[in-house]
Amino acid sequence: MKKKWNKWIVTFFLGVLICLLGACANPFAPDELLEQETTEDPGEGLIVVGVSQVGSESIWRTAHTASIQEALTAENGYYMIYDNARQKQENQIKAIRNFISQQVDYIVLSPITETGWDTVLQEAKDAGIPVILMDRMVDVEDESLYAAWIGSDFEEEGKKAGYWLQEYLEKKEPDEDAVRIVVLLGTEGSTSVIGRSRGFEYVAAKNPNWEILEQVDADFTTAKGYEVMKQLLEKYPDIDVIVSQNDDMTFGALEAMDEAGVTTGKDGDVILISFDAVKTALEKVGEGRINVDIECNPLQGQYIDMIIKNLESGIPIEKKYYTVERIFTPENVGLVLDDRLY
Ligand code: GZL
Ligand code: ZN
Repeated sequence: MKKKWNKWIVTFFLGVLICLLGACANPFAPDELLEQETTEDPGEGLIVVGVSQVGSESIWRTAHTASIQEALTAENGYYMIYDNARQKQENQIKAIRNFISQQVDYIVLSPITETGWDTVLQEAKDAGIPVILMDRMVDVEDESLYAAWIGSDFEEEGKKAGYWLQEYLEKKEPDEDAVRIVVLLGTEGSTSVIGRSRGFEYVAAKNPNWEILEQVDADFTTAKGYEVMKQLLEKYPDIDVIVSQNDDMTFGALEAMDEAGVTTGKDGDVILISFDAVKTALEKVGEGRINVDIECNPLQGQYIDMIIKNLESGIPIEKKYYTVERIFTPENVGLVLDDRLY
C-alpha cells in the first residue's frame, strides 16, 4: 500500500507545483476540486496492516480485538484494515485475498482452525506480504508461509487444568473410586481446543480412576454451552467434574446447572474447571462457583506492534512468542480481580 500511496504523494506535490507556477486554470478552483486534491491520504507514510479476526464469539475475543486495535493506531504509525470473519474460515480467506489486492504491507491473522491455509498464505507470500499469526496456529507444510506467531501454550493450559484437578482430588477425595468427567470443547480444529484437550488428556491418562464420559463441541459460545450442558445433565446423572474450554461456555453451562438444581464449585455437587479467566468469570471464582480458571492472555497487540516494527527495521524476530499466563482459584483471585481490564 505504501507503494501505491507514494504515487499519490508525487501527483499531489506535482499538482501543487503546477498551481504555484500559475499553470492551473483557476487557482480558486471550486471547493470539491480542492477537496479532491487535499483528501487526507489514509495510508501516507503509515504501515498498512490487514487484520483478519476470527469473530466476536467470546469476551476473550473482544479483549483480544481491543488489544490489537489499541496497538495498530495512526499515532503508532499504522493504517489498519480490520475484518471480523464471524467465525467462518471462508470469510478469512476472502479478507486475506482482499488485503493482497490492496497491497497492504502486513497481514495479521488469527486462524479459526489449523487447516486449509496453504494456498492463500502462498498467495500472500508471492505478493511479498509477510503474515503474522496471532492466538491460534496454522498447520502448513511450509513454515515460511508465516513470519511469526504470538499466542498461548495451549497444551500447557490443558495440563494445568489436569494437574490442578489431580491435586484437588488427592486432598478432597483421596480414595474416590471413579471420577466422572464431561468436557465442553471449543471450536473444533482450533489450536486452543487441540492443545487444551491434549494437555488435559495427558494428565487424565495418569489417573486410571478418571473416566471422561463425553467431550462435546460447544463452539466457545454461551448459547451452545447451555444447550450442550443441558443434554449432558440429562444423559449423565452423576457427573463429578465439568471441564469447559472457555468462560463463555461456562456461563451457559452454569445456567443449565442452575435450572437442573445442580450446584458447582467449592462446596457444590460438581467441580467446575474453566479457561480464559475473564473478569466476569473470575468474579464467579471469587464466589466459589467456579473452582479454577486457567488464564489465557488476550493482550497480544503490543507483541504484533513489536514484531512489525522489528521487521520494518530489519531487526531479527523469533518465530514464536508465548504469552504469560496463570491459574486462578478462590484463594488467589482477589489479588487480580479489581484491576482486571477485561
Ligand atoms: C484462545 C482462543 C479461544 C478462547 C475463546 O487463545 O483461541 O477462542 O479461549 C475464544 O474464548 O473463542
Ligand atoms: Zn492461553
